[in-house]
Amino acid sequence: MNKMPNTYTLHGWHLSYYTGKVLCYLRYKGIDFDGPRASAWTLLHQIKRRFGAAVMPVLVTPQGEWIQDSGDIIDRLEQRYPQRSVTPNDAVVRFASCVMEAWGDEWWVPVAMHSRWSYPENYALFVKDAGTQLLPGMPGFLQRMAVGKVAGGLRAMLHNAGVRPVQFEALEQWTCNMLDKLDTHFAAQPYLFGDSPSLGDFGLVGTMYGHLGRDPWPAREWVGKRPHLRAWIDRMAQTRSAPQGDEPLITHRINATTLDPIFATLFAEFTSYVSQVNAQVQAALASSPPGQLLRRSLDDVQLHTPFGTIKRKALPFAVWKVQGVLAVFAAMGTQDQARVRTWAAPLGGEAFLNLDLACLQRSGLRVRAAS
Ligand SMILES: N[C@@H](CCC(=O)N[C@@H](CS)C(=O)NCC(=O)O)C(=O)O
Repeated sequence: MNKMPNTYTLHGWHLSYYTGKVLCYLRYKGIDFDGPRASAWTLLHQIKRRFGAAVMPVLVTPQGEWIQDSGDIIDRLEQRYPQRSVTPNDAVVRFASCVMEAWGDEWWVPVAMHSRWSYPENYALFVKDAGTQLLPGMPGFLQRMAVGKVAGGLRAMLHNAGVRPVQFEALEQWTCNMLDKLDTHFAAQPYLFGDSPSLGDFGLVGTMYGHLGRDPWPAREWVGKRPHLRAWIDRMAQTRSAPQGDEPLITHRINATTLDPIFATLFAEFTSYVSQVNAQVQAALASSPPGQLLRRSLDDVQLHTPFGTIKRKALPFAVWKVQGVLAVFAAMGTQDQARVRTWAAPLGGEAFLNLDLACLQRSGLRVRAAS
């Protein structure tokens, strides 16, 4: 029988994209937790049995409940710990923050995978961290063997994720351009939407904490050259004590000067990606039996950027994620919706708001038609 934890346990690694997101969130909220850690046993037995994939992060609550998916984990904890809310009160900022979270979660994966796996100097940290996590206390040669298997699995995903040598230049130019925009923004204010982090910050820090901010090559070549971005990552990763009594109410805001260029790019590129994935999802649903889970990745889509077209496989999961963002918009009153439209339209966001997505439900890392 599993022992009941008396605090939260975060199963995951510092190396992992979505674990970084939840780790920063837990630290910001001042929620006590063990971890992050995830052994081969936890991943391949405890987690895979429950969620169908050896996935991280998974949070185990003091009541013994296992929660998978960074977004679900944060939603649940927000309900339980309303202080230091990461949900902006204002409808426009709340929507912008959700869009940022989805973009951070879904769009940046090729950047993170490229920076980690195309530069061999990152591998030593991966071997050290993953080895001690997978087989704690076991001999080094066994740890290295286990890491080799995991690394092989991740390398096998690179092509699907858009990490293809002919695209490296476009991918890097795109990244440097966007990191410059973020650096300019964080020179003007400490977080994406003002003086405190929001859900959007946690979405974006997924890429930035482990892959860009901690792996030696990108930490030096990309983040190290942008001090305001570096400072934001460090602020995001800071540990804080739990709130003592009532804290001042947080106000999030949009600084148009530095955020408009980011959202204009986001709406143009991300909307096109999601709409191409959606078209493939609709076609796949039409030809599969009701209730069947879709494959994790479908066929190539084309990401049109000013630096060239980048191809990657369509991940149906992205449609499910954006469906959640559009649900936030749909739940707003007409006045708030009108304000969101007024904000989004000049940034090219109308098409995003008008996306007509397949209705999906999630199961682990995969999706199926909602019943
Ligand atoms: N949408 C999930 C994604 C979790 C995820 O993809 N985690 C990666 C590590 S950062 C993973 O476990 N991948 C294993 C796999 O793709 O099979 C979340 O937000 O937590």
